[in-house]
Amino acid sequence: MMSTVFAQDSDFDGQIRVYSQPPTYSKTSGRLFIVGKKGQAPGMLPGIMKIQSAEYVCSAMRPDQYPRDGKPEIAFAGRSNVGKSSLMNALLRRKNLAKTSGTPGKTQTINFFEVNRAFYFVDLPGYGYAKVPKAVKANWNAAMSAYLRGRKPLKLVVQLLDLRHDPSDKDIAMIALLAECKIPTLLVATKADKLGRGERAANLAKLRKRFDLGEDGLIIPTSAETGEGLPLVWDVIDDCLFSSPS
Ligand SMILES: Nc1nc2c(ncn2[C@@H]2O[C@H](COP(=O)(O)OP(=O)(O)O)[C@@H](O)[C@H]2O)c(=O)[nH]1
Ligand SMILES: [Mg+2]
Repeated sequence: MMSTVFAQDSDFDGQIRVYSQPPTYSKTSGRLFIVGKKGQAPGMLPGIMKIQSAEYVCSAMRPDQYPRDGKPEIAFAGRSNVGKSSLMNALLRRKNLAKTSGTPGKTQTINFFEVNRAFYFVDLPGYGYAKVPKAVKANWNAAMSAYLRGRKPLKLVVQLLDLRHDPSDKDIAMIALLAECKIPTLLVATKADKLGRGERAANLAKLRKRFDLGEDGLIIPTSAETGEGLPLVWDVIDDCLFSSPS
């Protein structure tokens, strides 16, 4: 088993903790969504992963263009403009590795970023941009379904939802596809900094109900602006990368 180096907190202070025993999330129960750890409230968790390197590797339309080294992959999905690039950049502590809001809906390729020479972050093409022509949507469907259905190194999909809005039909279809493909899924609610306390609690409760998360199902409010939620997201990612049977 690999041990992973964490920074102590989101403002890395030079102290490093090494966990020989990574935290465990139960994804073995046959449920789609990642389940929280018992007795551990969000905010009490280890810090974010120390990023030694993060590099763009390639963009792919077809499976023969994916990396072939078998390193594990964490993919990010969500409608365009939900904050996917921002979240990936924030997790990797890079300003502009994954491009933020260029032309929405333009990127139809699956983009691979290698992290710490150990695993990949995979930027899945955003969906739900109205102005995209039909042919491009068909490409999107083909590319997405090819990746999700057949990708062995894929350990987790981080599914982004905008905390300010109800999930769209496309979000619901995306989550149904993940369920159909039996891919462990972490729900993340983005742009938490844009909401006041009451609205935020109400919207989280709505999402929990909408996706039937029960008591222990995890949905993590995040902000790429303030760094909220990022340690917990890293904690789940780390667990899926290095302590799951493959
Ligand atoms: N306030 C706030 N704005 C965000 C956050 N995440 C993304 N944004 C903004 O939302 C817009 C879309 O973000 P982007 O990361 O490009 O979305 P993507 O299309 O899903 O990759 C940009 O203007 C970002 O600055 C966040 O956590 N808080
Ligand atoms: Mg983007």
